[in-house]
Amino acid sequence: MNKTALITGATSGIGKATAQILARNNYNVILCGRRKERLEELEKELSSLTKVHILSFDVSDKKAVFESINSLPESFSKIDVLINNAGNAHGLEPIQEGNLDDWENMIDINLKGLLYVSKAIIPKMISQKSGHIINIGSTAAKQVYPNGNVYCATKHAVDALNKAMKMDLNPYGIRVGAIHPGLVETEFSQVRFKGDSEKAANVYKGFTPLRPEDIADVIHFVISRPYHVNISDMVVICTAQGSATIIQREE
Ligand code: NDP
Ligand code: 8X3
Repeated sequence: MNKTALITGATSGIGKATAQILARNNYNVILCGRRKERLEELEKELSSLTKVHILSFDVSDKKAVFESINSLPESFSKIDVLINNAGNAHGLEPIQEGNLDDWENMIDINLKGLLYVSKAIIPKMISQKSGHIINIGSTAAKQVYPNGNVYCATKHAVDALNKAMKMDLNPYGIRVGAIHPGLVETEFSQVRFKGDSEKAANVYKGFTPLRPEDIADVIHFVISRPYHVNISDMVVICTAQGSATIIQREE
């Protein structure tokens, strides 16, 4: 029987590429995100490959998270894999110039959103006595960089929660692991720089960044290991990246 994966942030970037690779590899997919039209488009694309269900909700809206997940039809109610991917950076300023709305958005989405979705799904995995949670962290979960302050703090918290979930869910046979990407060219920098395309493009100039498909491949590898294997923490960077701030760029 096909396994079912619920992917948050499936409308773009890493989440969308993950949905595509999982659909090609016989996973039923539950696609989540706020932009319903994009979910519908992806549903149309993947429906010839596998069973697809879409859930449009904001991960930072507690009520919407629980209502959406509780609304899943019987055929999608057993979730084998949860991919906690939804998230973004908002702004890149020194702490003294940070924007409070940006800070709150990042804490509400990257941290509280991940907790709400997990809380809605974990009881199902406990009663199944199986499941796999993949938390998408970042190199920003491992290293703080100038002006990254609150984004890095939310991702450090994801790293901590990943370790905590692994311990707390261990008695129930649930696998938990984090994948921490370095620079991946997605809509991430568009969101961080609030639609400033030039600034966003400059982030990836002069080197070959990761593609969302590179991380999707790794996610597929991690979840397709035999059940006794849990890859609990993994950092994946492009070859040009030596750290969050060291990048070999060609002029
Ligand atoms: P994208 O901007 O391309 O995708 C972000 C996804 O998150 C979208 O599908 C978006 O959907 C969803 N999302 C954002 N806010 C919300 C919300 N409030 N409720 C529900 N869904 C939301 O970025 P990436 O694919 O790059 O980012 C995916 C994850 O990878 C994030 O957690 C990011 O921090 C992490 N990451 C990214 C790196 C990179 O360099 N790109 C590197 C390391 C980690 P919608 O807007 O439709 O709701
Ligand atoms: C995304 C990568 O370096 O912009 O998490 O923080 S970085």
